[in-house]
Amino acid sequence: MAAIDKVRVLIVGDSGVGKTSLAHLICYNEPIANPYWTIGCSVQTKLHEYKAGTPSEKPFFVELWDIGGWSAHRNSRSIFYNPTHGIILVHDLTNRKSQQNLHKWLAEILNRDESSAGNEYDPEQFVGTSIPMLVIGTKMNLAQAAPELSRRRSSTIAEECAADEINLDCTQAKHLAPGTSNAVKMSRFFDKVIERKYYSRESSQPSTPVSMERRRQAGAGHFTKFLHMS
Ligand SMILES: Nc1nc2c(ncn2[C@@H]2O[C@H](COP(=O)(O)OP(=O)(O)OP(=O)(O)O)[C@@H](O)[C@H]2O)c(=O)[nH]1
Ligand SMILES: [Mg+2]
Repeated sequence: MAAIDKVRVLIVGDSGVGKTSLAHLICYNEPIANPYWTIGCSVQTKLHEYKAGTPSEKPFFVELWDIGGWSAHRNSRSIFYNPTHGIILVHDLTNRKSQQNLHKWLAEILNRDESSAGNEYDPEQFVGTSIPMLVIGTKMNLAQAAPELSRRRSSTIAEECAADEINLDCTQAKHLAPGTSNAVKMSRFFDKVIERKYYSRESSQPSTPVSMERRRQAGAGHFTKFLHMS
């Protein structure tokens, strides 16, 4: 039997936003009872049917690299960022700061090479990038119970890269149940990651610089730069 190809998807965001809870829900279709703080990185794998239900259907392993969000480990976690085929940016809907910090997470991933300066967000440094991205807001149940804590508009970073966005409660299996719009978006995202790595001309050629405005107009739902595909 032929080996099953795989892709690596990073799950990043501030400590406590629910990355481990999300990864568990994606892989096991049920919530995790008591997640521990992630020290370093934890890897879980999901078997995903690429283009399910079509003649191109094919199984792939999606490795979810759940990166611990504790800031004290910032300097050492770049070892987990190469290669990166997709990025899930996670924020807590009751914590606006965690949403703003997604820019820093993206900068940290994309600037991991030594030549880059600092990890402050600068949209222009992401020009020409093409790694598929998905933005996930967690703790929707808590946000609905305390609307004053939740954000009033959709996530800026998702708008900026025209990425899909999902808001959910990681403690409820039904929020990612097969057939729901959330599950469809998630599946579409994994398809995009696989497409980018295995079926796109971009995967074998350096990305061509394009302006952020053109990317927005084209609705390109992904980002990449400095990242090597393998
Ligand atoms: N109510 C509610 N609680 C959640 C949700 N997602 C996560 N939690 C809780 O939030 C806490 C932190 O969740 P984790 O999944 O460990 O967070 P993390 O992002 O992996 O944190 P680090 O490993 O420190 O980076 C746990 O008590 C979870 O049960 C959610 O959608 N709703
Ligand atoms: Mg964790």
